[in-house]
Amino acid sequence: MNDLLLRALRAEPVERTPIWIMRQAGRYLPEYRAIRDKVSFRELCRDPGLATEVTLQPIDRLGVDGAILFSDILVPAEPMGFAVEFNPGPLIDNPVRSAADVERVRIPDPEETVPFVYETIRSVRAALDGRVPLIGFAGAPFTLAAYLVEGRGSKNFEHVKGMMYADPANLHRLLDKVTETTERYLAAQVRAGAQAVQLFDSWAGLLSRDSYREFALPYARRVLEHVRDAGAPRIYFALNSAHLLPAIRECGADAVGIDWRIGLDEASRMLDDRFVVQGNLDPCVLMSAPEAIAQRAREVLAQGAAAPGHVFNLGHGILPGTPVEHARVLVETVQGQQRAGR
Ligand code: 1CP
Repeated sequence: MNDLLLRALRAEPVERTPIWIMRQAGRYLPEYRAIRDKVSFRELCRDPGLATEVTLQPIDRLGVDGAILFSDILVPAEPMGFAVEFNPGPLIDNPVRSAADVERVRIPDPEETVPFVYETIRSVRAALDGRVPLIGFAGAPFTLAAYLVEGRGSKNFEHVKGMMYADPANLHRLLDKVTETTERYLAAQVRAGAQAVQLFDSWAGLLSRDSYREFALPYARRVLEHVRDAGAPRIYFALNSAHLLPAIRECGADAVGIDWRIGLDEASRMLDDRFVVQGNLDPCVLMSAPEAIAQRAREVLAQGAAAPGHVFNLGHGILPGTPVEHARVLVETVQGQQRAGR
């Protein structure tokens, strides 16, 4: 079994740096598009057979060192009482805007309401048969709450940030419900067989340091602590978060995802060199020539050597227009290098 990813996440010695790619099952793969021509994204997430197939596509095609559950951070929103569609990003037609809206938000039992997530995990584990570990995931509470309030992706997220300033107590009540749901949702993923978990805080970077400490960090920390004793290493990834790294030292995760805006060596120093780091090649590098991709990948590996452990990844999701051959060059380059280490 290839358990490099789990060993790196636990800061144990590894012969080489493991690699997986955020959004590795997605539209840049022709075999993914072929399935999406037949079913909607929502149906794909809810069909354990098809979700297993697309989860395995990047393992077969790229040879990455980890699989990530095919799902979306908005999946638990439906049983909380939201009507969610994807086009291609999430659209919620009954977003939270008032105290009464927060009142009606439910805290569901995930194994009863989204059983397909757990069936997919069991089915992927069986299909992988130990080839590589399986990563489960959830949205961090602030990021999921941002969608529930906004109703869609947004540049400024003005509704949720507006609520933060106009009625902070109401936002805290919503965050509390989202946190309890996410704790249950993620703990059940580990019980079903997820061997590591990642909490995606994609919109936390929109917050100032003070707001982050009040509205994002404590809730993410609650979720991460809730699953600590389950034994699966926990990765926390906040996009656009260089200004938040001193606060992120308190997140309670085993590993911290870093985007491309800051070097891994500098990020690790800001984390007191206490965390395994994950990242951080700019996804746009994959639009350049193979030699340039290999060169940049080696630079990231060199910077990652400063940290107690390094899991190679992009700094955010792989772009739909990425040539598959370029993703393969990246994986081969990373897998061909020995880990330098401290
Ligand atoms: O048309 C399609 O096929 C749908 C596109 C798509 C895909 C492939 C969406 C809609 N979600 C996904 C899968 C997905 N989403 C995964 C799969 C596992 C993997 O291979 O990595 C994961 C981990 C997510 C997580 C997710 N969804 C995040 C966090 C990561 C990030 O990108 O910051 C966020 C913010 C979402 C919301 C979302 N869902 C889909 C889109 C296009 C978006 C983001 C854009 C928006 O806000 O409008």
